[in-house]
Amino acid sequence: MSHLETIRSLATKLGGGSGLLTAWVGMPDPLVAGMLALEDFDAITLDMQHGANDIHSTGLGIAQVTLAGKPTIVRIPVGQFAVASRVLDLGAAGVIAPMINSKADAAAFASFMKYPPIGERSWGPTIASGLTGTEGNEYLKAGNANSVAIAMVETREALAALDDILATPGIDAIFVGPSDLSIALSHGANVDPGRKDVADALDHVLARCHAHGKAACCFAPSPLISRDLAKKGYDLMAIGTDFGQLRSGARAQIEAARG
Ligand code: 3PY
Ligand code: MG
Repeated sequence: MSHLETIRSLATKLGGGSGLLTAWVGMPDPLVAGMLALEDFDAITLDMQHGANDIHSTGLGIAQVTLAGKPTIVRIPVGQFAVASRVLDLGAAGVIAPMINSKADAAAFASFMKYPPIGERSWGPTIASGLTGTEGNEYLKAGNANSVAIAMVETREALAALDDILATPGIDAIFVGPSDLSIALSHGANVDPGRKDVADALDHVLARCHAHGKAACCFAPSPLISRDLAKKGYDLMAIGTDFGQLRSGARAQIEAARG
């Protein structure tokens, strides 16, 4: 598979109940992203919101993941839509924007993800051109279709504006953040992504996404729940984080060793 096909594979595979799995990487060493890309994930997500990734580690991570034959998704920090254009220029296949709460938020995000006439992404696919082997007009022609814009729904406002967000030109998918949503739905009383009201919201978002012909994605509350969500038709699930997997692996081995 060429690097262009690798990057494009996110856009072509996502949708229709695709049930893809992504890793979630907050450690800034590209060796971590590259190592997880060799496991049976469909994509690797680099987290710049709550992870330790900056623009430099994200660029190195994208290169490492792409060379391993997997598409990279990047979660940008809240409201920093200019970073979405930058990571696309570095070769990201998709971008997750947190806390998209209104049609205006969705339109602002889309404007940095897509070239005209849909948006106003500025020209400069510095590394993406080399990685994809496409220059100038060839990159421009495929750029919008190959850059998946994923808006996070994780507040009450976002749930209320869901149809407006989904109808925004340039928004390709919704990604539910169940932890923030659990805090919002309980008015700050607790964080519990596995709660029943969050599960109901996940079902609702799935139905609305597919009614709009757009993809439904989420951070799965657990790997077992991820299996159910895939059966229901979710298109992409994140399962666990590199930090969590390292800690749980270490704990399991300490427990086995101590007996
Ligand atoms: C959430 O659950 O709030 C997320 O942002 C997923 O990481
Ligand atoms: Mg969140």
